[in-house]
Amino acid sequence: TEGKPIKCLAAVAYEAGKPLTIEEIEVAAPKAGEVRIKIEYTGVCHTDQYTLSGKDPEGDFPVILGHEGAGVVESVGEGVTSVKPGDHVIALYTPECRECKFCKSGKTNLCGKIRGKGLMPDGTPRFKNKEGKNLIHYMGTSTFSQYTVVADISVVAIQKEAGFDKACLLGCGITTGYGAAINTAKVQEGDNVAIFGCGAVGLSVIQGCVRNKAGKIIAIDVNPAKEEWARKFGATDFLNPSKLPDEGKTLVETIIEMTDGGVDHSFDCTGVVSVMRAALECCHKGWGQSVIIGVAAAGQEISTRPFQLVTGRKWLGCAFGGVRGRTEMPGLVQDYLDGKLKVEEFITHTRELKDINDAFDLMKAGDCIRQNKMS
Ligand code: NAD
Ligand code: AHE
Ligand code: ZN
Repeated sequence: TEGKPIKCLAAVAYEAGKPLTIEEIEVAAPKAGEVRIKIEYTGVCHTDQYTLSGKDPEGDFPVILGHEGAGVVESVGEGVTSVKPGDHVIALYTPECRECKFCKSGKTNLCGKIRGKGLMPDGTPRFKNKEGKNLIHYMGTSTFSQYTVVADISVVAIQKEAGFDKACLLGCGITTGYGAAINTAKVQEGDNVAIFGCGAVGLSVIQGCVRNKAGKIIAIDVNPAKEEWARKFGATDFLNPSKLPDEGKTLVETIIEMTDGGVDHSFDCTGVVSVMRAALECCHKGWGQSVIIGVAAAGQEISTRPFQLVTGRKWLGCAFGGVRGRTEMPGLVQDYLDGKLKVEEFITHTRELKDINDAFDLMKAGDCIRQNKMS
């Protein structure tokens, strides 16, 4: 049966740096291999703000942003067998096709199929505004809309008990940090770690480190209000770079001293390149490794003395915590349902889609970790 277009509300980004426009749009029926989802809740990630700011070299407009969403499958296009109408799902900005070179390598979660073009795999968008103008997709998900269309490789069915308001947060921030500690760094019992930036991503790195029984878990943030948050998630120490215990020492020297030569693993969860350098340089000589998670603005580059690597430190990075969404997400949802993974604790603000512009101001406020929007 041929599906029909649906009219619904969406938050459209027409221009970089401008507020989103909440308006009625038309969402076309899913074509072959596609899935139309009624988004119930979406989180707002720092990366949405980054693209809206105009600093994302791949950013394009007009676009429907959002990549941390959960909802119900409304309809599916021809040939879709992995999900069916009524399924509760999370949209995956890192797809998993299981057929490409990347998926088949077993070495990475970065699927090669759908990448940043803002269009569906057939090269066309499914969104139009009232004037009939095409609106492009974002990260293959576009969750700032009451309905969205995604490729079937960009969606995973999850346990119905999870609740959309919580499940949406597994679509990016929580999974990213938790996975970076467990899959990418492979933190081991007793390892000392440093986490730079205590937003949803950094706090989730802390959760992964706690789960793997790390030793010292040093959290770093310029916002002093984050100390309480970091400790609540299991950090053993907190440093504010502008108020170090010994003012004669740099942040890197302070961390090296606290850990008898440096940490085994560090994580950048800020996107600030000077922080990435400090994160590398506070690693232990010979084996310490630093994982870059933060997304830096166009034109920004990382630097350090090559000697840092010659003497055995490693620089790594990951997207979506190295998680293969279709294969691993139900396990993460189960960890949440079993009380092993904190999710609810992240939700500090809940709003309706129409108030989504507040989101970008709230993000800068220290008391906001994650906010979710009802569609
Ligand atoms: P957030 O804005 O909620 O948190 C960032 C935190 O970093 C804040 O607490 C802020 O006070 C702190 N901070 C900023 N500058 C700092 C500095 N100089 N030193 C120490 N702390 C500093 O953001 P988030 O949603 O948690 O995302 C964190 C970063 O990760 C962003 O850059 C985001 O784009 C990126 N990200 C990457 C992936 C990925 O797959 N690689 C996924 C999600 C988010
Ligand atoms: N477009 C940006 C890159 C942004 C980026 O690195 N995105 C991460 C996810 S952030 C989620 O909050 C990602 O998935 N990267 C892998 C990929 O293939 O995009 C730029 O700088 O060009
Ligand atoms: Zn994100």
